[in-house]
Amino acid sequence: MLQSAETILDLYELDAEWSEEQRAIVEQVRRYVNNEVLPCIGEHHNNETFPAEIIPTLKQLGLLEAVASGDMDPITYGLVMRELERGSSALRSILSVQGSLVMGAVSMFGSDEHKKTWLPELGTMDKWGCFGLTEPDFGSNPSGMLTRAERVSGGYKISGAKSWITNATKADMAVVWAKLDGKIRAFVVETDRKGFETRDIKGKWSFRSSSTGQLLMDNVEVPESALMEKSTSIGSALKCLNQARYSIVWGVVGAARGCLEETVMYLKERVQFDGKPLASHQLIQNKFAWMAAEITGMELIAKRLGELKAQDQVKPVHVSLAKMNNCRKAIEVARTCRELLGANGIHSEYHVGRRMVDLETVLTYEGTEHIHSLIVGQHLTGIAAYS
Ligand code: TGC
Ligand code: FAD
Repeated sequence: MLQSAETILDLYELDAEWSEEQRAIVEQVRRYVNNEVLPCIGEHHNNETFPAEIIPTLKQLGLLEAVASGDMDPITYGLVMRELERGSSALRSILSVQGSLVMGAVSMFGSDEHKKTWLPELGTMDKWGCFGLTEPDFGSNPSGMLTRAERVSGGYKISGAKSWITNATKADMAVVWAKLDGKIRAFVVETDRKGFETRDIKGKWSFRSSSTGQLLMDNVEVPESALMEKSTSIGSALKCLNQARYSIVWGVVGAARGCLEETVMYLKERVQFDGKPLASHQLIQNKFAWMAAEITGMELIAKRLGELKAQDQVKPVHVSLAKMNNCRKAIEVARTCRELLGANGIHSEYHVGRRMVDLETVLTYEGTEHIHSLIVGQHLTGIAAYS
């Protein structure tokens, strides 16, 4: 049986549609989040430290291996992302980066040798990867990137800088996007190569428990085999983003559900005015109802996207609409819950404030809200309005 708070939030009885197997995975991940993630993640957030102690069980859950082997359908995968992000957006991001971006790039564009060398240990999380697309001066517009690869005897030399890279300083390998003969291509680069330096970005007030950094490459020599031959343009990088954006669409449903769950419980206990719990006031219930409606809408969008994915019918505009909508709605839910917790809403004893500030990152990365609205706008009007 799913827990009661979960049932209250499932107003449209979507859980009834999930198979026994899907429910079992949801329960397993939910238990992991409740028992291992929620008890320690606030402290890591406060201390700006990576939650290393929650990784062994994450490994044991074998989620990435299940995805890589094709054993996990899109809806089950989405439900797992929802449960993980109920714990922490930064935790869900670990799987999005390692699974969708890095393993996704290697699977789609890598050689048999890349797959053999990297996929097994990335899948078990015994090795870490990172995805280097964004640059200090090219975030929303990665096509303008300055990182260059040039041919040299026996391989290539890569120079450039990547910024805001998740797991940059933890990674054993990086998928580096660079221009070769003017075209954007992907390279598999081991992070211990000469001229390859990584630096942490400290001082973030969002995603504080996530490791974020820079990749600095000064004439890094790689062999010919480092080039992912099947990567041909920025379109290849954008293909990797589709799956990671799908993770976000489901993940933020979990963050919003977590916020509402915690807030309903709190306001049923918290008494003000005439000995009545705050949850009995009309203004409060109005906000609860609005949030429940938004969360239901977000989950329906995520579910429909999953169905399209299962039928191999997903278009980039579907993903953009869902990423734009769900991130905005999740952050509005989190901000409303923060307000409803009063002063406790800004204290780390409760998870709402942390979820809210982490959602600021999720709104920005993998394409900002503006960028996704421009993709939807282009679909509606036929006019590309980026520049
Ligand atoms: P544009 O001319 O529009 O497109 C170039 C080619 O790519 C095709 N395409 C796609 N293909 C697959 N999937 C998609 N989502 C695609 N979007 C576009 C397109 O059809 C075209 O193909 P062809 O054959 O005609 O050449 O390219 P553009 O350079 O004008 O860029 C458009 C824009 C602005 C939408 C794109 O640059 C963009 O999405 N910008 C946002 C950048 C972004 O999302 N960066 C993410 C970095 S990674 C990250 O944030 C990880 S966070 C960690 C975590 O996930 O947890
Ligand atoms: P900018 O592009 O400078 O945008 C600034 C503002 O201008 C935004 O509001 C944006 O919407 C708006 N804007 C931009 N262009 C337009 C336009 N044409 N019209 C209207 N408004 C516009 N990247 C990676 O490659 N790998 C990673 O692993 C990774 N992890 C990340 C982890 C974290 C914690 C964060 C915060 C970011 C990460 N990123 C990563 C980078 C992320 O993808 C970029 O931050 C994002 O794409 C936005 O780029 P930017 O920050 O340069 O913003």
